[in-house]
Amino acid sequence: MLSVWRLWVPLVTAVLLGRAARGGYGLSMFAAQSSPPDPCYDENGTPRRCIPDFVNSAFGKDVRVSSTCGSPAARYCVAAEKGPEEEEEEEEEEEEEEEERTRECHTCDAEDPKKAHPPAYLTDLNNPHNLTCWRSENFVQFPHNVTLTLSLGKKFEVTYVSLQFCSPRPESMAIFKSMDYGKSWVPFQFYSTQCKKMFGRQNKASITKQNEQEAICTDSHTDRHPLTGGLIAFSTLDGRPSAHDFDNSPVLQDWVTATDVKVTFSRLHTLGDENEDDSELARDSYFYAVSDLQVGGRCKCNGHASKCVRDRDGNLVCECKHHTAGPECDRCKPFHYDRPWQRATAREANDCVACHCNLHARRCRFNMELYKLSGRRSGGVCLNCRHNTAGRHCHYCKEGYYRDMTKAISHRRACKACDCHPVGAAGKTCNQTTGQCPCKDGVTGITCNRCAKGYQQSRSPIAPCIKIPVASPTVSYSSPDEPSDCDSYCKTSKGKLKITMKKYCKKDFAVQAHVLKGEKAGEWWRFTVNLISVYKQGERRLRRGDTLLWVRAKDLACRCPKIKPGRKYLLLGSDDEEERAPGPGGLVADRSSLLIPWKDLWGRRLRKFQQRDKRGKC
Ligand SMILES: *[C@@H]1O[C@H](CO)[C@@H](O)[C@H](O)[C@H]1NC(C)=O
Ligand SMILES: *[C@@H]1O[C@H](CO)[C@@H](O)[C@H](O)[C@H]1NC(C)=O
Ligand SMILES: *[C@@H]1O[C@H](CO)[C@@H](O)[C@H](O)[C@H]1NC(C)=O
Ligand SMILES: [Ca+2]
Repeated sequence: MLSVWRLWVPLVTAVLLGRAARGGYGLSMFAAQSSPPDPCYDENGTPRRCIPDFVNSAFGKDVRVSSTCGSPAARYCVAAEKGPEEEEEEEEEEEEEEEERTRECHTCDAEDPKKAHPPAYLTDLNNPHNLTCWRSENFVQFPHNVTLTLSLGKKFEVTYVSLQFCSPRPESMAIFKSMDYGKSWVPFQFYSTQCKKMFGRQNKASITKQNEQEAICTDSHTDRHPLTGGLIAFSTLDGRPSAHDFDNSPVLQDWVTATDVKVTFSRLHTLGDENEDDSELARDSYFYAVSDLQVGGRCKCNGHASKCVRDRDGNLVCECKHHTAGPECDRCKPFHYDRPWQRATAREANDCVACHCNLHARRCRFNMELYKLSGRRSGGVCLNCRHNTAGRHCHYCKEGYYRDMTKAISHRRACKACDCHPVGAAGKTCNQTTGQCPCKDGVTGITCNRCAKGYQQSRSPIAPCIKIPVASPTVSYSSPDEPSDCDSYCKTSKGKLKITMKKYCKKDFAVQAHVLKGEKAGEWWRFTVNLISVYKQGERRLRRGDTLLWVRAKDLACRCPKIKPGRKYLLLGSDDEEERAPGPGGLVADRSSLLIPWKDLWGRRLRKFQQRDKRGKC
């Protein structure tokens, strides 16, 4: 009989392997000469699905077992059902004790390597000519529970779980899987001659599209001969309707995923030795023995890796390609969020795509709305655009900068500062393409740094460039209520152009003013003036800067005072004039005011007057 099941293993394994290997990539015959081509990319460098090799993921791994014979040493007996070849071998074998002709007995001793049957024998190299078997303790009473637990170390896509027995196959057993490293378990498959009684399930229930993730119970494992030995192999996809379309079945992709596998033996096959569950069994004949536990499958990498490797901490992880990351290549790696992560299929590699940020950003995020709007092409949004760029793809210049068209948008200096002149420009934002700053009236230049033709510089920040007067503006100061005799109307005519301490003391304020422009407002003229220096404050707190100067039209018509826009003047006036101004704020000049064209040498003299005034000399 042994010879029969020796054939079984390679046969079943080959069938299962063959099925699992379909849809994967065959090894290229002429590959691996210098550097083997990356199976995750085709010869043009285009990404394509790649999957790790099909392996027995249980091989060499530790199995936790709830019962092992040999501590203390104990006898076990097996039924001697042998073919002629084995009989010869048996003659040489040392027997512990002479028994009836149908049984042969041995000692299990954990202390003696030659007689031990440790769990390591479940996953060692399976040599059909020297089977190494794990054995449980003997059972004399029900229940006969033994659990084998195997941790795969990471997610695998399991195609089959197989057990090769050295004892009769159990009457009832179950295979479970965990997807969370043993925290929770779900059944994969039940085996029992009494499915209802043992597991509360119908025998050989049919699987439909609605319950593809359900474990079924079957009694078919006991149909076959031999009774001792034999194989129980569970194929995870067998009989499940979506198996032929595995790529498009998230349910089955989930179903085959496992981090751990657990096998529980619940009832021995007692070969009719007992009638009741609790009847006593022969002391030395009932145990479980398994020579090989296999978990056939592939390291789960979602089609984005062709192999699994150990990371720095010794954990098994996928060697992710296609810009994916994570232990199972189950997400996109940083900055590759232009479309959502997806598993690779035979038709589509579904590689992750980098965000388009023109080399100006290192981070981005995915936006589903934009992705949908783009017809499911691009959903990446760049974060923290650098080099003065802005926008979803860092594809234009931020405010205050403009495109330097001589450089590509991906260039570090693609955006130049507007550098708008703080006085000449009306704002800080220039035209994105030309770099032209918005200039105030009369100002020109790309940064608004000079006066236009026909304008001259003033010291006013409001009107930095003023029109150069074309003709003497006094001509236009004519007024309907112009006094008939200007000479008598104008108070001071003599010594007008002299400036003395006496005059300084008599007036309330003394300023140097630049007259910028003037316009008629009824009976008044309103001048915009820039106060360059304030020597005497008066009641109000005069400040340097722009203000208004009001002058009666009839005063101007008599040329007292005499004003030309664009000129600088020394103005000495009285506070009480202010009340007469038609508008709020500003100064008033009238026929009694002193308004004299400015001479630079006055600066020092006025400072002197100012000092004396402070010392109470007025
Ligand atoms: C059989 O396997 C056991 C355990 O690995 C080993 O000790 C023994 O030498 C092997 N025997 C033969 C004949 O290979
Ligand atoms: C043995 O296994 C059965 C079926 O899995 C379970 O119902 C029972 O509780 C177990 N008994 C013990 C003692 O573990
Ligand atoms: C920028 O300048 C160009 C060329 O003069 C002009 O066509 C465009 O309208 C300007 N853009 C803005 C926002 O002013
Ligand atoms: Ca073995």
